[in-house]
Amino acid sequence: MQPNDVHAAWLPPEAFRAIGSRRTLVCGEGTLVDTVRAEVARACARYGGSVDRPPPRPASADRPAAGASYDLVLALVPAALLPVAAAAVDVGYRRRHGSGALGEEGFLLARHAEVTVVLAEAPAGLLYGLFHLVRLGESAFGLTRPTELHRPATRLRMLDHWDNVDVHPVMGQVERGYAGRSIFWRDGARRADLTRVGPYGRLLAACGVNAIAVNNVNVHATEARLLTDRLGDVAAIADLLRPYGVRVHLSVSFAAPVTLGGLPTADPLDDGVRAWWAEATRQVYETIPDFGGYLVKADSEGQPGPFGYGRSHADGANVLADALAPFGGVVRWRAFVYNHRQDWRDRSTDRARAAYDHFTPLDGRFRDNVILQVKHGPIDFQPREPVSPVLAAMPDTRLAVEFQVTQEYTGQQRHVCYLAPWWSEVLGYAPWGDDGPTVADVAAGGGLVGVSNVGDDPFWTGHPLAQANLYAFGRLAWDPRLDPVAVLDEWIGLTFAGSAPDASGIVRRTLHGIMDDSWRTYERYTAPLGVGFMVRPGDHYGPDVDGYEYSPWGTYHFADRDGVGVDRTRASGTGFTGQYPQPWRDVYESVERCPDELLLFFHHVPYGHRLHSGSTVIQHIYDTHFAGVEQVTAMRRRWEQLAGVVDAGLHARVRERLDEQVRCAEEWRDQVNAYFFRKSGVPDARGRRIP
Ligand code: GCW
Repeated sequence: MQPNDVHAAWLPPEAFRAIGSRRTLVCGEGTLVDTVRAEVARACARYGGSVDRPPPRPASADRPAAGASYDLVLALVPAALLPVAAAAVDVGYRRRHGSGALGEEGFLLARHAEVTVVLAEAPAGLLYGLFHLVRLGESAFGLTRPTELHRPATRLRMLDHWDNVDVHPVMGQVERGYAGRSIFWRDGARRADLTRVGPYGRLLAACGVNAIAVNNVNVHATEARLLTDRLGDVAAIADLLRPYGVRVHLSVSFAAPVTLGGLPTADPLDDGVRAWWAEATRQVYETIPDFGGYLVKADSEGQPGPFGYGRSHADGANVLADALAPFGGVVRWRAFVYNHRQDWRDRSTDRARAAYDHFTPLDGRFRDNVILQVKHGPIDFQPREPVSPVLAAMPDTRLAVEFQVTQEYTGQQRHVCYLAPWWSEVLGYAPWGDDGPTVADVAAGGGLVGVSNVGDDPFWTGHPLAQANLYAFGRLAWDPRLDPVAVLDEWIGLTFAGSAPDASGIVRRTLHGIMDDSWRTYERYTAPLGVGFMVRPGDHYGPDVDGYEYSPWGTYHFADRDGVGVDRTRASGTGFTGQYPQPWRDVYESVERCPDELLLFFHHVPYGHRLHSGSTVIQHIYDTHFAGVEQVTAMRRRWEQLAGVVDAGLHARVRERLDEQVRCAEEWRDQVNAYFFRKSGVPDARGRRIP
């Protein structure tokens, strides 16, 4: 199933013990049902259970439908023939919900007459039901269980791979990848060895992800050809993912009609261009009938787009949408459009404003199968940003929220940084106030998208603990209301299911101690109070307080001898606060009401400004930077308790990364503290050493 030298992540064989030791009946047909059957059979081969199909003909007296003899029934309904317990659950379900309530991916889990029953109305639901049982382990077979109906919060739960086919001279094989090379591409071609792809799809299905984009949103010359003469490579990947219900999407270049089609223009209103997209797309579906759709980064950081032809982004997106519509495909169009050649002297341009300014005038002008994909914050995946105001400003457009699972700005998989608490905060944010819808509600219509953190590293994600981010992304996409600490607990239970039973307490305690608060710890020792971008230019790793201060990228903190922060108020700044609805437009506008953690995102304040916490800004900077390093040191100490308890290779890998995290956190502490001490001249109230 999985190459031996590759870590099993959250699906080690031991996670299937409860299922594998039981008698199971799987009812239904189709590729995904076959996958369910194969999973159960593999578990049974290890743990001594059995798996059956229903008898070929209706039950007769001598061959009853055998209700009592199974511990577990996984069934696609309606079914002609169900064991007694499953039939009873089915009747109960229908009485309560009618049919169709489970949808394409949902499932029902019940316990009846000592049989655990999973029902689904479509094969994918059965697969998700199976992996839910894996998560539950023995408790799926406990004496009583409440009946549970599970359906994903949104249809599109996907990962975008920023994988290049050619090794990019600056960005490498995987742009912002920290886990080795691509599992799909190598040195300009599809990898000859795609053995990681199937197991990857399996891991994705087990956390609820149902689609991936196989190439970088920055589409270079070779990658562009995946749409045409290299389509076979995409089809090969799709074939390996199909058994796990994972559909494939492709990043395409807006200039493709010119660069691939030889047309004189890529103007979206040109008939020849429309015909070209229609025909290219027809061929895609001929080759990959369940193809998901296109992803486009247009007019952004040098990528071509409709602006080049004097057209709007609605015109641009709609031409692709029209080509995809007959086949049920979607185009995901990124809202990450801003001026990356800004003059740092120009204080009126504000990158945070850009997506809203570009896209909100187009609300209602996109086709139904266009999804506008919005980064969760207005700038760029910093460890702390407010929620993008675009998410509250386009009621007539399908919106997807984009998270960065790959840790570009959060420690690059050298630092432990469990991101789910952050995502959960974003998803639970209520742009119109507490009684209104949340970001998760807004995203339900478009989807949740994460930039993948996976590569060909034996641990998949470089840092073994970064697997938790991938897992949690999928789980939150399925159900954004899940508690991120509970999700982490699930992940720990599954991933370390193979460690000695008496070790499970210490493994859980230690990992929660290290990971629960690790995002806030990361925030403490890096850029303070939401100001962001004090990273080294280019690779974005480690501190460089002024690295972007005089650059064209629009990411400034404006620190001087008196104070720090960006004035984004309507009263005296860039007016960005005005992009939010009430109550937030006034909360953010007010230096008194603005939440501490976002203060410098919205306001330029003197170093002596007092936070809600009671501390001054300058003292907060010192305190959090000292505290952050202490917490990382404590993480490293804690991890030593698991030596000899968890797998030795995994232990060594995490230890090596924690050493680097301590080193890097100290560097952050010292550079940031020294910088602000030198600027402000204010000493640390606690007299600690600042270099
Ligand atoms: O965060 C920035 C990254 C770029 C990336 C871009 C984007 C793929 O530094 O590497 O390009 O965002 O999201 O398009």
